[in-house]
Amino acid sequence: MIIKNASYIKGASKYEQCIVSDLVQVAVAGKSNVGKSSFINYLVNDGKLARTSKLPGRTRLINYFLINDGANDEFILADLPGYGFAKVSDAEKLKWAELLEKYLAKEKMLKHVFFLVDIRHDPTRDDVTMYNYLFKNNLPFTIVATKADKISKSQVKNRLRCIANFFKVGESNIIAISSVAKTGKEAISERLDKVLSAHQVAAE
Ligand SMILES: Nc1nc2c(ncn2[C@@H]2O[C@H](COP(=O)(O)OP(=O)(O)O)[C@@H](O)[C@H]2O)c(=O)[nH]1
Ligand SMILES: [Mg+2]
Repeated sequence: MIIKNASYIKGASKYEQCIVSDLVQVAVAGKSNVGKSSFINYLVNDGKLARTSKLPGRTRLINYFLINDGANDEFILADLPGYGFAKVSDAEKLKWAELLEKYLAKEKMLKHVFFLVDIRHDPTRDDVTMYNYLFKNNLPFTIVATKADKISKSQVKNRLRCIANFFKVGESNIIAISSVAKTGKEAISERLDKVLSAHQVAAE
């Protein structure tokens, strides 16, 4: 798929503010600072669309983007609030968890989740919680291992195998990307094509 255009729709800080639409939604999930905003900017070829922040924990909203407005592969990309940021109050953590949990459990138009983890590290406890949400809600997902430029090519394969084993997924369900070196987009685009065409067929 070619991303022809992308624009910011809005942010939701609570479930009641989530978008009501019959467009397919694809979400990007992962801990703070894993590279969600950079991933979205890389995907849509716009360095500024999703605001990247060097301060972890800034993304406290579900941020919605409209992709391919008016085309037959139009869909909504949802940048989910990052988790696992230590310097926030428990009350705020609970608020985020509630928003995330409700969105993942209730959003009928959510057809796929790109679940981002840092290629260099083993998944955290919060990553496991996210994985359990995905599993519990029967949500199809692809693991995206970010920041692949930070390790050598030979290490990439090894790390992908470790992460795939950790989550007990096949190697086709994990993709290495680097938003800095700009690698990995093709595999993501292919996955998006599959998600969108499956939905179009189902709708006919
Ligand atoms: N080297 C490298 N740094 C990255 C990559 N993706 C994101 N970063 C950096 O990681 C930090 C957090 O990125 P951001 O996209 O804001 O993460 P978010 O909190 O998940 O949205 C920023 O300093 C980015 O420049 C990547 O692929 N490679
Ligand atoms: Mg962000």
